[in-house]
Amino acid sequence: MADKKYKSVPVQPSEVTPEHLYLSRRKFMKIASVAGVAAALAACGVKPPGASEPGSEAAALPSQSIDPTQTKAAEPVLYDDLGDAASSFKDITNFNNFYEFTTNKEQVAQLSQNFTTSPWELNVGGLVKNPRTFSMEDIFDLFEQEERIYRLRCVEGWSMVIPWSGFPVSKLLNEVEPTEEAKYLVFETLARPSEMPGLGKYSYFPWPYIEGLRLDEAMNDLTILATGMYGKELLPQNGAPIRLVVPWKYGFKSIKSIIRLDLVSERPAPFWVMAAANEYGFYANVNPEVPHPRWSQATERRIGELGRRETLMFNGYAEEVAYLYEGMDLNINY
Ligand SMILES: Nc1nc2c(c(=O)[nH]1)N[C@H]1C(S)=C(S)[C@@H](COP(=O)(O)O)O[C@H]1N2
Ligand SMILES: [Mo]
Repeated sequence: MADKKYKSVPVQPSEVTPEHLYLSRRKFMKIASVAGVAAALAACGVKPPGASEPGSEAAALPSQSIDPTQTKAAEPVLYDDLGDAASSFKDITNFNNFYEFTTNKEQVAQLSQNFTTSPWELNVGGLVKNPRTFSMEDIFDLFEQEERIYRLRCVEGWSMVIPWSGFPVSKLLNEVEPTEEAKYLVFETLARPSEMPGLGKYSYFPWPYIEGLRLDEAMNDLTILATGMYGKELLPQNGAPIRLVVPWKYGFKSIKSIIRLDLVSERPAPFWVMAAANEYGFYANVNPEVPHPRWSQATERRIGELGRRETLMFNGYAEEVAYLYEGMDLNINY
């Protein structure tokens, strides 16, 4: 039975139900705890293209411009699996989309700084054998936090590389045990008007912010619930205390400050599909070939860089996730 609490939307006949449920294709670097940037760097070991090796031209250059009294230890730099450097902490925490606060990306940090994120509960229910409310303490006790350095590609055409810490959604689902009828997940963001000025200001939007995934997408090992960033607790502007990260989909799927997760049998209608179904689809997989109705998706601006980069199919994660969409026409904006 469907959970009628959420609006649902019909599935297109052209979509094929995949037979690959519960498959995850890749092992990731895991660290025992959120030990911060240094541990992540040591465990990661990915070198950027052109990184200086002992004896290389770069390493041999004299460092005459460095005044030792002025020099702090160089900030460690993290790289993702494709060798892209992590964006700066400053950029990640000062250029945000979080419409519950404001649509101005540079003002989210300021307007969300007093957002109450503790105590916090995540309620998990619907079509599960063991519905449960998790406190954040429960979450840290039950799920080992791992470092994941992921690219985030916003549908607006900009991107970042973000070193998250968190844990696979699959581990949470294994705790609550979805029933046979469960086919989709619905995620819901807290809506607290007293602390979130955007809720009143943009009252034409279909609050609360809702997102959805197919169960097999949620079970993929790339799909995580993040609780930290750069080895620190998440800040409110990034979706504290717990947010979804689905790196092969446009950023709006990565819903912030989650209070509820429901397993349902029918496809839920996400916030952006309810707001503008002609512009945003349920899947929202990053695809450079399929333009947004108002702009191309072929390239993106990496925050902190000049110029633009090519956008990659599935945001560069095709090897890990293409199997989920076998038989689907990827040229349609579902
Ligand atoms: N609840 C909620 N979640 C949200 C949004 C939002 O407005 N509200 N914006 C989304 C969009 S469009 C993007 S690009 C990412 C941005 O995440 P970041 O600010 O941590 O980089 O959050 C997503 N999650
Ligand atoms: Mo976005």
